Amino acid sequence: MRAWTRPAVPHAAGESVPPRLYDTASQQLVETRPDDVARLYVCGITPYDATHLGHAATYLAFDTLQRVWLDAGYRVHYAQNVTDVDDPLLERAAATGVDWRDLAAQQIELFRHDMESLRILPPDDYVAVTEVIEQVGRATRILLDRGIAYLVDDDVYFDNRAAQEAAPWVLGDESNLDRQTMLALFAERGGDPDRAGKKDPLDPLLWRASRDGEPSWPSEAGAGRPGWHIECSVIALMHLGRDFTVQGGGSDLVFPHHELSAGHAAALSGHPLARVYSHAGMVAYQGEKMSKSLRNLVLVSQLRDAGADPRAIRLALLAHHYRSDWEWFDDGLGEAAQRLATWAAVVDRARANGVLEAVPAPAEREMLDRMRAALRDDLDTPGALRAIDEWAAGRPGAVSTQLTDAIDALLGIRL
Ligand code: 5CA
Ligand code: ZN
Repeated sequence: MRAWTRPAVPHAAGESVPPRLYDTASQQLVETRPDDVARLYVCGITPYDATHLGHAATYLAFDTLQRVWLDAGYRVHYAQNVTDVDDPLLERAAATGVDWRDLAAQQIELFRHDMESLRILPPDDYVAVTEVIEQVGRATRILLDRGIAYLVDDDVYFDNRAAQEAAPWVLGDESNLDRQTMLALFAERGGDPDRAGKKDPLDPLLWRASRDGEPSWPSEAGAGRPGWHIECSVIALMHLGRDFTVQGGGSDLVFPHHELSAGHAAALSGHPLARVYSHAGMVAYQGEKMSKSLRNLVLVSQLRDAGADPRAIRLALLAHHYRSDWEWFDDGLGEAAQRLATWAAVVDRARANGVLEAVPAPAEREMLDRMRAALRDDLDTPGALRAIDEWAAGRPGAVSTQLTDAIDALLGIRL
């Protein structure tokens, strides 16, 4: 599927190193030192109620990761899915009397527009589930044939216990959760622990047999449609291969989604899904997690329509560390606009005075070093913004293009 237009990423002078990133599985900071190409998968949207600031913050976190890799001289191969057929989308389409395909298409288009306006780097492979139905059916068939999946009526379930014996994967190793917590989260996030006939309440659905009034496709697993987790395993394996550099998403995906998509991929390939599991914190609004079900959403498109500069939206999100849970307050945008204006005034003044230099002055070089050091330290964007604030507060008379290029390359803000 078409992604969106790639923003220019200037080359920033000087050298950087790959970042250290917090790994949810090992619960520590790890070096993300790719072989040569950094391979990244980030779970994409389920296309309804897009794009709220929680979505935007999560994609911006992994945008920053890519920019730091690029700055360190790596190439990046980035894949992202779109969950364009799943229960919540079908329910919303039914409730609003819209065809689910139209709802998905309209929301994906809005998402593209939002990502483009925020200058978020697009995936190289942007893949909708409806584009890989055949491959998911085949993967399900393979797991059935290997005895790692079983039927309940005509629905196909993943056998967690059999997978643990056959593959380099242990339930709970990615998420570090106890079984009680896993059971609660599984029920809350799309799982069906009480379905009669399952071997283990935590076994997830791989393939849902066709039902009246639901979309379905013929496949090697019978007529039906994919379960949720398997889509990401199949798309990631197809485009990135096994054992890729980073699997990313918001922290609401740690369990069951990333745990079980890692299990499916390990059972299919015989190798771990990814080296690092990275998760962005949850953005709240009005005291609760911003979520489709609570309907407490602030949409990127609403802010844009109200006249916000997309660079200010970007800065308002970058002001929070990606891993923390934080709450959006409406004045966050005003503060970001103020910060942007302060920075832009320094550059505009230098430009007007004809002192936009090629080579950075010592204070600029120091700021650049601080900015890079912050970003390589688990993507500390608040630290990077502080470094720029302090430099701007010194009211420098001259500004180098290397500096404005570096701010653009690393933070996606063109001054
Ligand atoms: N389609 C699945 C992933 S395969 C899905 O979770 N879609 S989503 O539309 O619900 O979320 C898209 C991305 O935004 C996911 O990475 C999710 O973790 C993240 N996300 C959702 N809500 C928030 C929030 N309030 N704060 C931060 N990130 C969020
Ligand atoms: Zn996913």
